[in-house]
Amino acid sequence: MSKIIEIKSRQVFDSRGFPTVQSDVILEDGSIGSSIVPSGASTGSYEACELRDSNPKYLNKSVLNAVENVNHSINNHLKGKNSLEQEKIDQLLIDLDGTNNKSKLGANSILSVSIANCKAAAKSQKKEIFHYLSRDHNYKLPFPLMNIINGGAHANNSLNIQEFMIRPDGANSFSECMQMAFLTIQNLKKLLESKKMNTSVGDEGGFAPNLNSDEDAIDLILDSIEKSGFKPGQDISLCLDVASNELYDGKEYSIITGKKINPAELIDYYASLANKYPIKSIEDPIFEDDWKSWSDLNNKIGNITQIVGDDLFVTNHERLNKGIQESSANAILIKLNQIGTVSETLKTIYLAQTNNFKTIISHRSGDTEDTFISDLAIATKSNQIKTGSLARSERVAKYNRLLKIEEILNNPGMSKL
Ligand code: 2PG
Ligand code: MG
Repeated sequence: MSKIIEIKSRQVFDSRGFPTVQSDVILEDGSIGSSIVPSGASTGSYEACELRDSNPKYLNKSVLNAVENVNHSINNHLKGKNSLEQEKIDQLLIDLDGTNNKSKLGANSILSVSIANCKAAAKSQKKEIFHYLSRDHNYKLPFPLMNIINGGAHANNSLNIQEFMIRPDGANSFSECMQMAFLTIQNLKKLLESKKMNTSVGDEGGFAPNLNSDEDAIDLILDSIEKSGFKPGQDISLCLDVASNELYDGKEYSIITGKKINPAELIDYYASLANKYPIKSIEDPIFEDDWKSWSDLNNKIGNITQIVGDDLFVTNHERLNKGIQESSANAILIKLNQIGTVSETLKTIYLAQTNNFKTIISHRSGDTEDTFISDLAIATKSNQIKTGSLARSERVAKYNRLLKIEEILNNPGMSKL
């Protein structure tokens, strides 16, 4: 038994400078686990509730009520409980909240405690977090999906697609992934500079240039892959997050500048992109409620391209179950704060993996120095992780943690794609 003696929370700030919740779980044996929760910009409407105050001093962004909920009701409720029983702790949090989207206490307050508890428990067991969480202690490193050009809601530029990512498919180790990404990113920067384009970065550390079209962004990335001496599609492939909720007006999509297209035309557009370019993954290609078009797209190109549900599934067991029944996608993006506890996140990951869905552990566009997701990716043998570019410390911290884990594990090799 590792008894919880106190839970303390405070308001801190995320990478966009917005307030967020940090909580510490303190155990009787002196172990302390601390966690800071991230926050999204392009959020799905079925995500668990992020509690923010109506407080003009912080432009209604403060989380002082969520902090108060941790310091009082959650602290009182969990004091004396066994930190090692993560599922029980999470269930107590879910029951204390009592709503189906964690809107009473806030998923931000609940998740900060759930993760902090997990970290405290690992510490009291003198185990690495990934080791404490793993079911079989059989480890592989995940492939990084690095968002090197930012558009959509993450940048103030002309690009419609939100994320243009590279994945170093040909790498034999995580360190090699980083080396390949490093070279490609530096060459992309040089290319942008040579074209007198802006090299400042967006929310996730990728460049955010003003280009004429999304296909221009793809061409630039392909160019930089080749300039680095790699073969596009073989050594390094392209992955997109369309975040199409943001491009949908209730009827049509504005993914092609100056033109609106319907769902059937959109599916044809993706098929033509996937045939023309080495695109190996497309996330949120379709609006979150159009299940039929998701299945149509997956039937059409799911055999050549990973189709990833983010806003569609929101890390939610029930929504994923529907997606499995309807064959809506073949991969799921996993974000702890979409659902609100570690246990529910694990349940969704294992449901996905049992049904041959790939699991991609993900950061949020507003993120922090917390590197829990790196351990989560290793513990669950997720074969991919998406956590931004090689810029901005809140992104790089996750990659640095994976490099350290690779060393701790004596280079166990990469997961299968
Ligand atoms: C996404 C995420 C992370 P946000 O859409 O996948 O890249 O963005 O956190 O803004 O939802
Ligand atoms: Mg997404």
